Amino acid sequence: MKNNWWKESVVYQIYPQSFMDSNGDGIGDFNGIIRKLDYLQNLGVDVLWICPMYASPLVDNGYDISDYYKVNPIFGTNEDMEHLIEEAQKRNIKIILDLVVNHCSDQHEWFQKAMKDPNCEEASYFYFRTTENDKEPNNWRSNFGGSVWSRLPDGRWYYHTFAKEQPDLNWYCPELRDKIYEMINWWLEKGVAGFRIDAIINIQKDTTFPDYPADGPDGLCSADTVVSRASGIGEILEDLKVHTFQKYDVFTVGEVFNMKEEELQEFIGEHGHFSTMFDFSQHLLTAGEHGWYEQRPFCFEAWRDALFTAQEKAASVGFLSNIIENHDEPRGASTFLPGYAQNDDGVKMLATASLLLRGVPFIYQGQEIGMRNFKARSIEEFDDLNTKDQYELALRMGCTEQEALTCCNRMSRDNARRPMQWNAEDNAGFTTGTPWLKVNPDYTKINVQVQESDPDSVLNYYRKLTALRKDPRYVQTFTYGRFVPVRERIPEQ
Ligand code: TEU
Ligand code: CA
Repeated sequence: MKNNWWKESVVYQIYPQSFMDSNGDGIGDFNGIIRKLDYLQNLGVDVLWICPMYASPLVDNGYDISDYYKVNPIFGTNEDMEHLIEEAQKRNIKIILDLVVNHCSDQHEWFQKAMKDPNCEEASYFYFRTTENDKEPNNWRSNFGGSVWSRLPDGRWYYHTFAKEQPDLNWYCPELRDKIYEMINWWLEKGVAGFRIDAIINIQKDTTFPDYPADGPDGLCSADTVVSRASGIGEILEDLKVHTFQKYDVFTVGEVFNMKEEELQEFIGEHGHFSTMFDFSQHLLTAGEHGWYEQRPFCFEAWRDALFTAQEKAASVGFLSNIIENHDEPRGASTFLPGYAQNDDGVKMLATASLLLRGVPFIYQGQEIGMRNFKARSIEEFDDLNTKDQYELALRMGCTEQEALTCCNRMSRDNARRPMQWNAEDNAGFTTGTPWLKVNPDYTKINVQVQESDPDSVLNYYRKLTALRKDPRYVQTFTYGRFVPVRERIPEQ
C-alpha cells in the first residue's frame, strides 16, 4: 500500500470547550490550545482534530453551525484561529477541522431565508414538505428523539436527523453542493490539513419519504433503517471528494455508522471517498437496541473479537482509525475494562492495543492520563441534549429515576466532555473561573501534573508508545505491517 503522511501520524482530538481556558470565562479557547501545544508535541502528536469551533447557538454544542466561515467568539477570533494553525505548524503539528454538513443550525442564514420565503433558492437547500392532514410526512425517528419532522408556523414541515434546531441539508440540490464545496476549499486554502466528517452517511435518504415498519412503541423507525434502505451515497461522496479534498494533500476521516459491508473498499480503499474512517465496532457492543435503557453488559471477549474482526476486514482494503473514546462516547477506561483491571495496568493495556494496531491512532483529550467517567447524582448535572432525551426515554420505558440516572452515568456524552484535568489546583487548572461543565472530582488524583513526575504514569506510557510507533526502526512495521492475532478466538457457546 502507498505511503502517505497521515498513515504514519498520531492524531489527538480536542473538544475546545473543555481543553484549556485562557481568559477565565470557564470555556476553553484557541489561546488555551496554543498554550498547550508544547505538551501535545511532547506527547508525540502529529495532527489535531478540533471539534466544531464555528459560529453556533450551541444547541448541540457546536454541531449546529450558523456560519461556516466564522469561528465562535467564545473560542476567540478568526485571527486567533489562524495564529493557532501557525503555532501548530511551527511544531510540525497539522490541524484538521470537523466538517458538519449533514445539517446546519436553524439560525443559519440559509434556513432563516428559507423560513421566510418558500420560493427562494435557499428553500431548496433543505427538505420541506406539506401534508393534507396535520400529520408528519412519514414515520421516521430523529436521532435525538421524536419525529424527524418539525413544523414551521406557515404549516410546512422540515426534516432533521438530529435535533429540531439542526435542519438537514439537501445534498440532492446542486446549488447547495456548490456552496459547501466553496466553503471546504476556503478552509483548505487557510492551511487546514483535512477534516473529520460528521454523520456523513445520513445525507442519503429516500426523498419520496415512504413509511417504514415501526421498530418501537412510538410507531416510528430508526435513522439506521433510513440509511440502510437508501442507496447512492457513493456518487455524492465522490462528487464531494473530486471538488475538494482530491485537489489537496489532505487527510479525511469519515464518521460512518451503518455502512453496507461491501462498501468498505469504496469508502477507504486506495481510491476511496475518504482517507480512513473510524472503527466503532467496539463501541457498538454495549449500545442498547432502542436506547441507553437497554444497554448491554460489557464482555471482554466480545470486545477483543470485535477488534480482531475489524482489523482483519480492513487489512487488504485500507486503514481504519482506531479510537478508545471520543466526545460522544463514555471514557474507555470506565467502559472497556473488567473490574479487576480498573487500574493503571488496565488503562495501559487499552492504550497498547489502540496505539499499536494497524490504522491511524486517535487519542481523545484526557485519555492519555486515563480520565474516567463522572458520577452525576441527578439529571441536572448534565448539559448534553442527547443525555436528557435518553433519560426521559428511560423513564417512559418504565425505569425508575435511579435506573435512568445509572444509564446516563454509564453512557452520557458528557463523561468525555468534562474539563481536562491539568493539575490538582482549583478546577483542575482548566480555568480560573467557573467551568461551563463541572470538573470530575477525581482530578486531585488523575491529572497531568502528577503524572509528569512519575516515570511509570499512564501519561509517560503514552509518550513511550507514540515514540515506539514512530521510531524509524519500527515505523514501517507498525504502519504498513500485517495484523496477526496470536490468541485464537474462543468458539461460540
Ligand atoms: O454524531 C453522529 C451520531 O450518530 C451520534 O448521534 C452518535 O450516535 C451519538 O452521539 C452517540 O451517543 C455526530 C457528532 O459526533 C455528535 O456529537 C453530534 O451530536 C451529531 O453528529 C450531530 O451533529
Ligand atoms: Ca475562555
